[in-house]
Parts: sequence; C-alpha cells; structure tokens
Amino acid sequence: MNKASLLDRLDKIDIYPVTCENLSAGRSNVEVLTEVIRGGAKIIQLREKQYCLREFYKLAVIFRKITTEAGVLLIINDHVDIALAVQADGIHLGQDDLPVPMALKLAPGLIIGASTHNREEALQAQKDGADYINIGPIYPTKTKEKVARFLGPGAIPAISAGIHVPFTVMGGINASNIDEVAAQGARRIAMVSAITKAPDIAETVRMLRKRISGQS
Ligand code: 3NM
Repeated sequence: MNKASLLDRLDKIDIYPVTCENLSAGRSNVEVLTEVIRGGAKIIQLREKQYCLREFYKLAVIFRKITTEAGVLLIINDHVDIALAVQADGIHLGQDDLPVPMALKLAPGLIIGASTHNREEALQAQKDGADYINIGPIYPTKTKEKVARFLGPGAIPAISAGIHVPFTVMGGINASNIDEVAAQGARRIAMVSAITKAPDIAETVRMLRKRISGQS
C-alpha cells in the first residue's frame, strides 16, 4: 500500500489500542488483538518491552497476518527492522529510539509516529517529518516505567496548536476521563491498560469509539 493511502487511513483512526501482555489479565497479545478488531479499532500498535527480538518478530508476523485480513493498520513500537521485515504499516518511536529522519530514510513508505512530552518535542518531531505525533502522558500512568511528568488535559490545545499532522494523546486515559480529553480537542486516543485490562475488550473498544465519535 502506498504511503498516501496509509496516511489517509491514519487520519480516520479514533481509538488507538497499544498492547502490553503483562497488563492483559492473562490473555495473550493475539487474543487482545482479536478482541480490539472485533470492537472496531482501525489501528493497533504492537508494543512489548519484555520480549527478545526473535519473539517480538514472530509475534509481529502473526499480527501482520491478522491485521491485513481485518484491514487494520499495524504500527510496530521501536523496531524499524521488524516493521520492515513484516511489512507493517508504520513505526512508533520514543525520544530514546532511532531519530525520526533516520527512520524515514530507512522506511520511506511507512507511517512514522513519535512520542512527545512537551511543545518543543512536538514541534521538533513535526519538523523532523513525523507523520503523527503522540502527546503524553496526559494523566498519571503506571504502564510506563520511565514516564515524564503528566501534562493534564488542559495542555492538549497548547501543545497541539502548532501541529498540522495528526496527533494522538496517551497516558492514563480511560472511560472516566475520555470525555475530558475529547473536550480539549483530542480525536485520536491511544490507550494500553483501559483496553488490555478490560473484562470485555471488544465491548470496551466499541464504547470508547462511540464516545469519541459523539464529540465531532
Ligand atoms: N507512552 P496507559 S504514556 C507507552 O506519554 C506510553 O509517551 C506514554 O498506558 C507517553 O494507557 C504510555 O495504560 C503508557 O496509561 C500508556
């Protein structure tokens, strides 16, 4: 698929589930993937910090097969080589990962996303050519070990003001605060634990998607 059509699909996402097997109530990442697809998510990020590269690669192969069949975008966290190897749709990079311009050079046909934690990082990632940026953490989160100070939902308009690429928000977002985040202009919301820990993942994704679409 060419990059323009990938970006077109990225533009239309709403809930952006991100995996974490440790926080999935005993379910595998593949089970979580199947459920988020059933719930109607249009994108998923495979993020698994505890796996060795070989295991991560094997899982990415399975994710690619399932997401292709379902017409869901697959974004790989951190690993440009694995994203290319499995023909994923994109890569998500943190501030400590490969710089965005280098990822764009290695993978020009893929969506490149970047984590940012303040206005400077957001503007820099955009300048570097990121196809989307994530702004976070919005609320305190226990999911990430090394996490920056939380921003609060009020920071969303200020940080996103100069951003012309799509932006996602992340960090501690769940059913009880998603309306607050949406009220600040966020339309693409990335979540780990509110989805992976949910007793009924598909129903939770369905409900969260409705809450976002109700805002526009
Ligand atoms: N990145 P939960 S916050 C992986 O702000 C990650 O860059 C963040 O998990 C950032 O939805 C975060 O369970 C963890 O709070 C998000």
